[in-house]
Parts: sequence; C-alpha cells; structure tokens
Amino acid sequence: MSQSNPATVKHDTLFDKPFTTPLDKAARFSFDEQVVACFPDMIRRSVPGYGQVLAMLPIFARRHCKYRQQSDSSQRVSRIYDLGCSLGAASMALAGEFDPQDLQIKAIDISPAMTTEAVTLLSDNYPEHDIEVMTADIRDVKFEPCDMVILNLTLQFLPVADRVAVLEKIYAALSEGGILVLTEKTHAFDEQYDAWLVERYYDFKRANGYTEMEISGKRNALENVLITDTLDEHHARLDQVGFARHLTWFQFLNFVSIVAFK
Ligand code: GEK
Repeated sequence: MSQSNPATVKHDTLFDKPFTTPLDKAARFSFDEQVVACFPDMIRRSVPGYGQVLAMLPIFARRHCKYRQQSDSSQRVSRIYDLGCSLGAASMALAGEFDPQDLQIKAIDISPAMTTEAVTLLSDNYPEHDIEVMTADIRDVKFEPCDMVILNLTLQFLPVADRVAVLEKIYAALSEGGILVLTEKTHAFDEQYDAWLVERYYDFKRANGYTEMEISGKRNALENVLITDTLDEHHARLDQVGFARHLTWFQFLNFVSIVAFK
C-alpha cells in the first residue's frame, strides 16, 4: 500500500488563476474542468485550516471506527462517506492511514469533472483500497449504514432549505457511536465581528498570494452559490435532526469544523 502524504500525492497542480481578468469577474462559480485543474492549489490557499482538518480525519476515524470493529465479533469493515469529495482529498487522508481491509470509502460528488479526476488520483495512489467514487447529488443518495460521514465544505453549497433533509439521512445511516464531521465557512451573527472576520480572511488570502481582483472575482462568483450559516444555526440544525451531542472542535477565522456524535 502506498503511504503518501495526502498533501503531496500526484496532483499535477496548476496555479489558481481563474479570476484574473475583469470579464472573468462576471462568471458564476462552478466546479468545472477549469476549477478542477487548479483545485488543490485554490483550496489550500483559500481555506484556512484545510490541511489541519484533513489531517485529523484519520485520527477521528481511528477512535470511532476502530471501536466499532472491536465491539463487533464479525469484524465488519468500517464504512465512511466522503460527501462532496471533489478530488478525494479526505478519502486520501483516510486511505493513507488505514490498511485496505479496514475501510470501505464511498466518495460522492455532483461534478463529473471532479469525480473523473478523483478516480484517477485515488486509484493511482491507493489501488488496493476499497474506494468507490460516485457522481451524484448527495440529496438523492440513499446512504448505507456507516460509521463516519465527512461533509468537508460541502453543505454550504446546498440550498439552505435542503440541508436538514440531507443531515436527517446522514443521522439515520450512522451507527450508534458513529460521527459526522461537518466543516463549513460561516458568518458571524454580529455584523461588526463578521466584518472583522471577513476582512482578516481577505488578508489571509492576500498573504497567500491572491490579488484584489482575484479576491473580489471569487467573492462575486460565489454569491448565491456558497450560502453560509452561523455556527449557532449549524448546531441548532444538528439538534433538530437528532444529534444529542455536537462540538465545534476547530475554528480558524470564519471556517469551522464540528463533530456530531450519534
Ligand atoms: C475536500 N470535500 O477537498 N452533491 C454532491 N456534491 C456537491 C453538491 C451536491 N448537491 N453540491 C456541491 N457539491 C472537499 C472539498 S468543495 C469545497 C469540497 C469548495 C460538491 C462540488 O462539486 C464540490 O466538488 C464540493 O461539493 C465542494 O475536502 O470548493 O470550497
């Protein structure tokens, strides 16, 4: 089994330059071939804490999925969903830390450009792992029983009205003792705090080499595509779908990650 670091596996990364001319500013953001080509570079430079969150996924999986294997005399394989998998970075982070026989990963994304590339990356790097990549809308997927679900920066792209239904399906599919890891961009309820967080987020992007035109182009393209909730709204929704315990385990500016326990 290949033991590559997920941050350095075979991504032929093009530099992220999708919003560099004034006309590009009008483009609505979509996960097409142009985005796929520069995606690993874009997400690392524009999501604070992206690498740290990915690195913790196998650590969480080891605690929660291993427990399930030991408590089950049939030694069944742990099943993990990676929803909105893009190029499969979360699946790769997991595969890199588990033996092939211990995990079954189901990676799903609505964008065929993403899943086509994810299949290549995952099969090149982890040919022996049981990783199924599916092109589907997670709102339509019927989930099988599972031990861990990863929603890494994906729920924010669903219409707000559809979020509860997806979380309800996830809750129903999770085994007792299983976890959901929900990572999202958020906004603060307080306008002044929000303004501070957003400004410091743009400073973060500037420090990572983005120009003013790229920052404003991306902001316009994501308008009405990426719709953030507040942290309180996320926790209220998790309560609503039945998770009795959920904890914000990570926050970096306006990006948060929550673990919800079933
Ligand atoms: C990572 N998790 O690298 N059904 C399935 N996929 C969807 C849907 C949907 N309804 N809507 C959007 N997507 C990844 C990063 S990126 C985050 C996730 C970002 C997919 C979309 O095609 C895209 O690949 C992904 O959600 C969001 O750990 O680009 O900021």
